[in-house]
Amino acid sequence: MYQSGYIAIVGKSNVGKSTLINELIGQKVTIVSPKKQTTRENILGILTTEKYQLVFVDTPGIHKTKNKLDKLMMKNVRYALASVDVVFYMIDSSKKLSDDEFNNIVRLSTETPTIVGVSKSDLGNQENEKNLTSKLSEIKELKNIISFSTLKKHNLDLILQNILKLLPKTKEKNFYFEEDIYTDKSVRFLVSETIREQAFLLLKDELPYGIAVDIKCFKEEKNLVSIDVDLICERQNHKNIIIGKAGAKIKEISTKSRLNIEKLMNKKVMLTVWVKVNKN
Ligand SMILES: Nc1nc2c(ncn2[C@@H]2O[C@H](COP(=O)(O)OP(=O)(O)OP(=O)(O)O)[C@@H](O)[C@H]2O)c(=O)[nH]1
Ligand SMILES: [Mg+2]
Repeated sequence: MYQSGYIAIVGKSNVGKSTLINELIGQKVTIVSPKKQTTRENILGILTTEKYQLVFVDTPGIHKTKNKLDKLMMKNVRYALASVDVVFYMIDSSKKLSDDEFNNIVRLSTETPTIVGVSKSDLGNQENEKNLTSKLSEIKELKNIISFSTLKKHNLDLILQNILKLLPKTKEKNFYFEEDIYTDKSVRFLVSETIREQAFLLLKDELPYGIAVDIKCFKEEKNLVSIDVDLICERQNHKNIIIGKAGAKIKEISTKSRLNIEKLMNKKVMLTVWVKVNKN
């Protein structure tokens, strides 16, 4: 017997959604950073074994919308929720649960089979975790509440087992994707996300999250890939920060990005990054 299905990984920003997906897939399909709103659009991470195929949908963190980008990100979340077999709703074991979020989980769990994952159990906030769990157990529709840590690889198997319990078994292998495919995104997308990730990680709190990467040229040869990109920010002073003293920052971003892209593509990479200002 075979199983397959779509699972939306949703929850507030920074709870560790993308980290969990990368760990479950065993491949880096989606970028991770300590900044909020790292993930901007839905990204599939596909886990295929002999017996099952689980298609995880990574989604942007749920937050109040302030601008166009925020609205677009929340549209992505709603879209994911409307079309999946299982919702895996994540909350951070060290954070409080607001009434809004509680009600949101109640609503979701009445619409789609929902599991709550209480993440980052390695942080050791037992007291808070107990409160979260007891509050959540009031929701009778919830399929389960699982405390786990991606960092310590704790209870990840339990997550998979619980998801599989909610998917029908079939005699035929109704997999959605070829067995060697692990994401729906192109190499170009993964490359631009890798550069955005390094910019997030290396600029820390010096820069708001309004940066984008635009690939200008992508030339793949047998042993070498040449890539030219624009790293776009919103203001001239942001550009100065990104470039850094005597170009040190942008050099670091480029070098670290290049090394990661080489790993991703298994080829030598020549990467040129230009910093541009675009208010929109
Ligand atoms: N201590 C601890 N930290 C974790 C764990 N999982 C993820 N993190 C950290 O939490 C931060 C946010 O992780 P992400 O995976 O980017 O979170 P996200 O939910 O995808 O965030 P958005 O894309 O902004 O919605 C990163 O600094 C991770 O390293 C965990 O199990 N334990
Ligand atoms: Mg993310």
